[in-house]
Amino acid sequence: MVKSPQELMMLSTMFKKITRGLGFFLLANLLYSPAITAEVVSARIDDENPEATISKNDITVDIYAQEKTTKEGKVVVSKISVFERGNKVIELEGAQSFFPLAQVQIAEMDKSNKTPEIIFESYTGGAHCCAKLVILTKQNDKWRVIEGGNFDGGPVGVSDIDNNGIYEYVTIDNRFLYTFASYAESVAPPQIWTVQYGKLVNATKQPQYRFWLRNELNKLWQNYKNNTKGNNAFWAAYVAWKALLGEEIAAWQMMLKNYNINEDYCVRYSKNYDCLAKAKFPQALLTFLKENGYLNNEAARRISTIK
Ligand SMILES: [Ca+2]
Ligand SMILES: [Ca+2]
Repeated sequence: MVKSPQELMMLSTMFKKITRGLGFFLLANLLYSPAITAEVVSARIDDENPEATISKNDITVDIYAQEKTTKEGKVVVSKISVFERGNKVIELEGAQSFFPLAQVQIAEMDKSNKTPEIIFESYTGGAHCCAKLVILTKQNDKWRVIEGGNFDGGPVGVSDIDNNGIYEYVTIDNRFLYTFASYAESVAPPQIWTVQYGKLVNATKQPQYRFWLRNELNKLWQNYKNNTKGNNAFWAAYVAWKALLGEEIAAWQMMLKNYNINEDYCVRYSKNYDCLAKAKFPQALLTFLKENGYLNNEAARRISTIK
């Protein structure tokens, strides 16, 4: 619950240092279950391999790092060039960084068109951490750019978590980071992003992913089996995760028996990020889950009556 600009700057610096390791760790351990894959082709660039080329069907993508001089000195920009039957159709610039780290993939994410999608992730590595995600999709004969935003950690790539031959982009809900614990101690539920008719859609609640969500939740339990009592960050993720499965009532009851009563959380801020109101964990969690779309009004009302 630390939100002042100074604190955010400090955290951002810390973020940079640990993101690569921890971001990968979180995703690798909690979320990433390699599925029996349909075809996906991938290439990654870094310090040692600053360029690569991949092809699938009629599409070829070059990925490369280009040096650029800015006010801050020399930086590296990751770029891709996309060719369809040998003709360049689009060129795109990714994140700017002090070292190259980017990945591009060609995979089927959206069955509504005849071409596969192109997934481009570039690691920012600077004051703004994370993997910047961009997806290219061909709609009505034109390649369109879908801005996916920035996600914690480095490039993770797409996976086909329900084994239907259509790829998903799986990340963690970054809003949980820093909210109920420090970054390192934060626990976050997954977010499943799909492309449907050319639009990026948060599909985490869609029924075809329930099986996978349950499996991943079991892994979370395994990871935290000796560290659930009084661990509010864990209980925040657990209740949210169960809400994705429509099982928030049982989760809430369990949380009430196990949360750390001694910690207070800020639930209201001034424009300058001063805390205007604090609350105990259940109230803070209820507010947070409602604000972030995990609980609708009816679910929140039912939960608030549980003693
Ligand atoms: Ca497609
Ligand atoms: Ca799938």
